[in-house]
Amino acid sequence: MNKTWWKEAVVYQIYPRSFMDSDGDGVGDLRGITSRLDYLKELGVDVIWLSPVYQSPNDDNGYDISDYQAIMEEFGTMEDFDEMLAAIHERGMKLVMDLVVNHTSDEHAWFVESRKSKDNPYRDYYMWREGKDGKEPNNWGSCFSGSAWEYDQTTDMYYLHLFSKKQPDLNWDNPKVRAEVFSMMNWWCEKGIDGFRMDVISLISKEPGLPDGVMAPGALYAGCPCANGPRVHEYLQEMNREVLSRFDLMTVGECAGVTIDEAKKYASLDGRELNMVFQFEHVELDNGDFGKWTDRRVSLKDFKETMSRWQTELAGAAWNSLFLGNHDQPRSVSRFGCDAPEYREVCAKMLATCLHMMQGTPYVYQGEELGMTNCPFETVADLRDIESINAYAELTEAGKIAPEDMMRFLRMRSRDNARTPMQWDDSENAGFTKGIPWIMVNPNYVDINAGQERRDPDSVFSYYKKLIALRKQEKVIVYGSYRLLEPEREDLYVYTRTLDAEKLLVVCNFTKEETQYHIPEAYRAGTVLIGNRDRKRLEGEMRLQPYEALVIKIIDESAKETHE
Ligand code: TEU
Repeated sequence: MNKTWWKEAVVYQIYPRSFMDSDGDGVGDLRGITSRLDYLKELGVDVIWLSPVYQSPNDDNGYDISDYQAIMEEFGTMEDFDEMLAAIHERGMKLVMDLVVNHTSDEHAWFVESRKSKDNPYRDYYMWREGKDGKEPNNWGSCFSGSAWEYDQTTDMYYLHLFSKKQPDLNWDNPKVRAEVFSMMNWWCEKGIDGFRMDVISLISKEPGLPDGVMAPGALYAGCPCANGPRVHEYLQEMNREVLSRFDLMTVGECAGVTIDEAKKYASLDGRELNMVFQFEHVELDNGDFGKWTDRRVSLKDFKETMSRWQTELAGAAWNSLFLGNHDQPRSVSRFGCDAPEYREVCAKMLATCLHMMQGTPYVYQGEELGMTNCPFETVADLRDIESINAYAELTEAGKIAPEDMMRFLRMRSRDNARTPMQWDDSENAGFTKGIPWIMVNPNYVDINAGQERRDPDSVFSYYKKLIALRKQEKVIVYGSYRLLEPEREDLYVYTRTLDAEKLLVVCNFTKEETQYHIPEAYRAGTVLIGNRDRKRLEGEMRLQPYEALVIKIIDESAKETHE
């Protein structure tokens, strides 16, 4: 099999605004990151994915870029960036930057020019269209509520923005746009970065004619049918020729709406496009009539089916990324498990075991290694995320969801749950800032923080260290084939990994109830590789504790001859 560093790596995502503030302005920054690199080295991660740090008015917290080759003032200077990059490399780690090129900020020089006149040289850098019957050019809705079109009086036309109106979509059909993006990417690669996470890269090629989308019953707008557009693979293959193939990079595409067949193209093993993709099926299983704004819980059977399909159908054709949380998702222990004090730690360890024993590159989102939880936001005034604030306004004002229900949904699903400050210790503001934090600190920082967990051998942090170390020592975790067992059970997630004679049995109890499990005969003589309960020996008929996770390893001598 084709062994490569990014297949064997564990990636840690930093949301810089909330990671560590070094200058007391209440906002995280690059020098703050540099001051915490030894923590990441101790955790054992190999790659850091850094959410955007470029110049931005922060309408969407840096995902609205006004200058791709300058550092956001709140985050520091380019010298601070260079020092951080050198410090990351000195520790044997790598840095993957967040590439946001489906859109820019409306304050980017290209857009400032583009909106000046219909014949401006930059006009076609963006998607401008005439209105239709006095309305928007089509029925597409923005991901951040409202129409995906903004009327611009200067030229009496509309521009497309799949996200906020301050995030105008770039026109990727324009070869000048592609050339500008590739030139910028080469500039960052020549500075020595080690890869890119590509923001909504599956949306860059729009259907010619921008046809209306399908309106769901009761919806105010149609979803935008832009995922996996007609020329997206052509553009990524061009990007690969012009940039990616020239350096030893790790590339992961954030591919909203990606299917397995499409993923086989984006992340094909022939390396013509990207190394891997983020798919979102497993984090949309609990969506309802108003998308994520619901209190529905994902069913374990659906979760197992989805994860297993991606494990088995990509195997040998493309490479998986593995995540349960990121800066856009609620905290994984709250969403997929239980964050009540009596279960939080064992549950966080179980979820980590379930994910990290799969095939693919695992991503740890900042604070996930501590078992950080969702935040008890009281009112919408506690929120900072444009998606959450706009959804609250749109859905409550339209009478679609009652305010108190929407606050409950926000406490469960708002992106701000993942954006409260990293909890470093039990000092004021969790050691994140000496100033006033830009967003509230989760009050439970006094009990959940890195300082305490680094000293506790039984903490979630210490468990993640063991998990990550295991991936380095056990090649079966990286390269073994995956097979789901017990598909019908709604309490247990059981699967095996096999690499020649080495076999793992992974057993995870996703409930707060004790349950029985009949261990397959072959594994009863195995060794416990890792577990979140103090289990010394294996019995055939096992009583699993609430949220118990267990990984058993055997060497199957008979398999040595017959490769599975
Ligand atoms: O996210 C893409 C996206 O669709 C998000 O809106 C996310 O899937 C959704 O919020 C989940 O409910 C990327 C970035 O990760 C996100 O932070 C940006 O806001 C967005 O693109 C626009 O750049």
